[in-house]
Amino acid sequence: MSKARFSRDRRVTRVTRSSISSHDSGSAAAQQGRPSDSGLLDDLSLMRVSELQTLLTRKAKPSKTDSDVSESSSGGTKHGLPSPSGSSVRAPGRSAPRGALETVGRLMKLGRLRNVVVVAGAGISTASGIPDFRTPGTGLYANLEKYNVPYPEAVFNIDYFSDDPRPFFSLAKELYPGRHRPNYIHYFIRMLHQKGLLLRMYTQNIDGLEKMCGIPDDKLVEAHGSFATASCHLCYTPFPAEEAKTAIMSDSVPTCSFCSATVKPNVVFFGEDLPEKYFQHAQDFPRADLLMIMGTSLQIEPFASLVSTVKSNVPRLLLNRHAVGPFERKPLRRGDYMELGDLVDSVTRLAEILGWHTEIQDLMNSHENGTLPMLISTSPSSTGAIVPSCSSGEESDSSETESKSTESSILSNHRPLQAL
Ligand code: CNA
Repeated sequence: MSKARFSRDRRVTRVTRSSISSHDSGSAAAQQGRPSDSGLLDDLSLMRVSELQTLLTRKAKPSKTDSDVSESSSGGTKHGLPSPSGSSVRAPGRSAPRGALETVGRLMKLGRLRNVVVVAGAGISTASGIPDFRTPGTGLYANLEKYNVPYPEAVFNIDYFSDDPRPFFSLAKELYPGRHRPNYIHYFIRMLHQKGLLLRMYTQNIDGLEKMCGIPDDKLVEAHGSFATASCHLCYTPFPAEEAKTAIMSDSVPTCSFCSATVKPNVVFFGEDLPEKYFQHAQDFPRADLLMIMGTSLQIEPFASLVSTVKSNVPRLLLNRHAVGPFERKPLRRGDYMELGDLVDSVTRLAEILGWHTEIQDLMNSHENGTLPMLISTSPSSTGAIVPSCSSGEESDSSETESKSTESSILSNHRPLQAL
């Protein structure tokens, strides 16, 4: 199997370029000669003030923390209407303040954001019934007794697996594709593709729900691998994925026909190589004009650092229960937007702003009822697209030099696995 060298590490320190870019981004946009939009300028100029306002409000109400937001909004229904408990960066002193979703939705409707890169994590699949890693109480790390591991990350530690594959295989039985269905969030991302706006989706998830909802292979980078293929964990000799699944499901250990070592699905473990496709990021991120970050704690490198490789004037929208990565910084970088709360609520609201909600529900229903083909064409339909003439982001661009430097900056972030 073709792989590129990397390591999947727990993040210890976080270095972002936000502090450098926050003062430059507005002027950078102007220098690019983009059409002016006074509403947008309003939003951008108020961003830091509004973040301050958020900060002051929190200080005034010390009991209202991000985790409170999380708790109060986590009861949103799968297809529910926006929860009033979500929190977003808002402009103060306006009769109808525009929040993060409204601002980004508006820019999308204006046709400004045509090459969307989505960065996703386990939080997009919790509505499908798959626990994430780190949510207190429900996350896998809080419920590891049954896997009998000495520390949570051991489940995905290749040396530990070498000694004892059973904890991972127990977990794999729960995560194997087939037991869960994609949810509204997955279909929203598919709709981004259908509208011709999805440049690429980078997912850390291994549940296969992106493919299952019809996001085509060439639009998807499964950065931490998947269960779709399997190989020997020692000599990498490929092994039939279905046979591996059958063995794991029946509590047997699949072994390599070449060296007799244990076979594992090609899910990337700590200390293992990321798939070569991951390095597509060096071309994609410099070309993005919107980065959507959804349902990740941005704790795993090198993936986490990807969010800092878009150009400094590119809007980044975080949809999560709480601020993570560069969004923990106060004030936020100009052009950073976050909507805190339940993801299905936030994505539903964004879809409503875009006028896509019914279409997504119809798509979801027809797909789940089997009346739509599983995989859709890589060419987005122009029907109903916000920007019928927009590109799917496949054209060449002139950012090759920048791409190379971006890649080297990501590579330089690789660190060996750190103990907890
Ligand atoms: P994580 O560290 O567990 O973070 C998940 C983030 O999503 C947290 O910040 C949560 O607060 C947030 N979140 C969870 N549910 C919601 C919700 N309903 N609404 C809003 N926010 C929510 O997981 P990461 O993805 O950051 O870590 C990367 C790991 C997790 C990857 O290596 C995956 O392989 C691994 N993982 C994947 C799956 C899966 O494939 N579904 C499940 C569990 C773990």
